[in-house]
Amino acid sequence: MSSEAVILLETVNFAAEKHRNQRRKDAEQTPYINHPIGVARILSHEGGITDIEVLQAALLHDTVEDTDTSIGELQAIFGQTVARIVQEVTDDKALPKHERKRQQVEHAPHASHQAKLVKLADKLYNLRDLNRCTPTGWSAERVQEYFVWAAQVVRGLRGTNPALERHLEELFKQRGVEL
Ligand SMILES: [Mn+2]
Repeated sequence: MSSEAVILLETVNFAAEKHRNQRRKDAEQTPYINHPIGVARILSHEGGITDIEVLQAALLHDTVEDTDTSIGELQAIFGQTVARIVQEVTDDKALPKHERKRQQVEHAPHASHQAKLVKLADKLYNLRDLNRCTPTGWSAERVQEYFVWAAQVVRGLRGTNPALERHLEELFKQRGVEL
């Protein structure tokens, strides 16, 4: 049986390999892997989360949606629970974008506690990133619309982690968005 440190290194390495050629949408084209690492770190550092399967799922949360990774592959390497959490936070790419966004709002309250944690940290990371700099090609209106939509998702995730929810509440308040 591997130690948790070894398991986390295996997981972050897998994610780094999968996201190897991807960049974030900011002007500096930050390596994509900064995002899943940052999401896992929000959970551990700010959310006080030590559940290794949640931290692993955070590291892997965009691999199925944004790379060639399958849920079966995650299940074989990282086990049923980690694969299930990633599945829960993966949008159905066969659907048009507005429908995927609508489904996130609809599905949020029904997600497992572990998946809700990953979703909260993912939103917190992305909203902080939008405050840090506007993605290439985004207007101020598009940024504001993202906050309004994110608040609808977060509304369905409440009662999951007080610290993360407090930080999110503050970001919405700064934008005049009702949670
Ligand atoms: Mn993400």
